[in-house]
Amino acid sequence: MMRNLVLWTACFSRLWTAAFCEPLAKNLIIDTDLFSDVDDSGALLLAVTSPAVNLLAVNINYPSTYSALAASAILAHYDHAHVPIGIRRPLTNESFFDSWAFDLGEYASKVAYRYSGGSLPWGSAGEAWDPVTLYRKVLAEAEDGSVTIASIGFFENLSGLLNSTADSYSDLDGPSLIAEKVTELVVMGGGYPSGYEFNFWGDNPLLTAHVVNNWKGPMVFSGTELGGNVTSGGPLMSRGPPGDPVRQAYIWYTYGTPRFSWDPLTVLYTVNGLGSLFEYGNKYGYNYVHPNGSNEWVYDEAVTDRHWLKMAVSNTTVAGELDRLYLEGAWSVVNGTSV
Ligand SMILES: *[C@@H]1O[C@H](CO)[C@@H](O)[C@H](O)[C@H]1NC(C)=O
Ligand SMILES: *[C@@H]1O[C@H](CO)[C@@H](O)[C@H](O)[C@H]1NC(C)=O
Ligand SMILES: *[C@@H]1O[C@H](CO)[C@@H](O)[C@H](O)[C@H]1NC(C)=O
Ligand SMILES: *[C@@H]1O[C@H](CO)[C@@H](O)[C@H](O)[C@H]1NC(C)=O
Ligand SMILES: *[C@@H]1O[C@H](CO)[C@@H](O)[C@H](O)[C@H]1NC(C)=O
Ligand SMILES: *[C@@H]1O[C@H](CO)[C@@H](O)[C@H](O)[C@H]1NC(C)=O
Ligand SMILES: CC(=O)N[C@H]1CO[C@H](CO)[C@@H](O)[C@@H]1O
Repeated sequence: MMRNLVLWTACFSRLWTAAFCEPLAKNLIIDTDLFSDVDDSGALLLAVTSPAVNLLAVNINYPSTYSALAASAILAHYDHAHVPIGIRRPLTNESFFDSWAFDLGEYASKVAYRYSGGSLPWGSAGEAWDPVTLYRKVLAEAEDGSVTIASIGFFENLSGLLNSTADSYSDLDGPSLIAEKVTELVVMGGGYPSGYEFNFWGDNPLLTAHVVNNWKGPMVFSGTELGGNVTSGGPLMSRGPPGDPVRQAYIWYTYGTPRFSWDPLTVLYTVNGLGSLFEYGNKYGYNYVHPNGSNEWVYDEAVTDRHWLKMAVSNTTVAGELDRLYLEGAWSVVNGTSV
């Protein structure tokens, strides 16, 4: 707590250079399905342009080669080519087609091709890390109790981490490694206090249940009702830098219409904590996921380290904050200003 206070004071006063801010920034791993919705790219933009974040790794929980390549392109554009990328296997060349509403466009392959760069340029998705190995390496190398994981997609990689055993990176098994290194798991998925949401049922709901029902330690949930009530991305599309890959992704996906903000809101909380925008929806209890992927809150007074998020202010205020951060972050790499 004290350390965080010092970090914020130092960074906001701007008396200290970034070099002093960065080592104290929050260590973050993002686990994303950068594929069927563009809001994952908005979430990445927030993470890579926030001075409060030290991004340790990006794991991708959807096996399309384009997801890994697009992540690499976005990281490289934002001067984060050094951040390692893992992706679930076996890889496919699947591209997104909106067979539900016939309204949304595909962006991952276009970002991957047009902005090819970073550690996984076009054609090299096979060189991405195995996600569980990457989790174990990065966690083993991090300071104890210093890592936050934001899960903004499916659960296979995290389930694999839980099941993992000692390797060359650590003698600890998955649960012990998590207990030693991870301070908080923030999850976009489910509905609160109960619901039936895509991230929980859309891939393999048994793996969702495995992770959510067995994870030890603090967890915070961002439900479908939170980001589904906040649209963002309009100003980024209309006033963002023309050459920005995330701006282009939003344009290709939504044709100019602002998009729901499930993942960006989740990352905003992950980076800043509750702040003035969020509050907890509960005091105690835990989230239980059924084998079919539906979830419900169990009001157990003995459990106090599990929460779901609610907005503490209006959705327009939250949307305004997201839009401000997208624009500032996107322009910062063009104008050379640090945010
Ligand atoms: C994806 O397509 C590329 C050519 O564009 C090919 O080299 C690669 O083998 C394909 N990968 C898979 C997993 O099908
Ligand atoms: C991890 O182990 C559980 C059983 O304990 C199993 O149900 C699950 O499928 C495993 N996860 C992965 C990713 O293989
Ligand atoms: C705020 O919520 C209202 C009611 O759900 C919705 O009509 C409006 O589009 C939302 N505004 C934003 C900026 O998300
Ligand atoms: C999922 O399973 C639970 C427990 O059996 C049940 O209560 C719920 O209605 C099911 N949800 C759906 C969407 O099928
Ligand atoms: C959506 O946002 C509006 C405006 O802030 C609020 O009145 C409404 O209750 C919100 N709806 C949900 C489902 O949270
Ligand atoms: C960056 O520069 C552009 C002009 O090149 C300007 O329109 C924009 O407001 C600047 N943005 C920031 C955040 O400095
Ligand atoms: C397919 C894939 O890459 N899965 C990873 C996630 O979890 C499994 C099970 O532990 C691992 O074998 C894989 O590394």
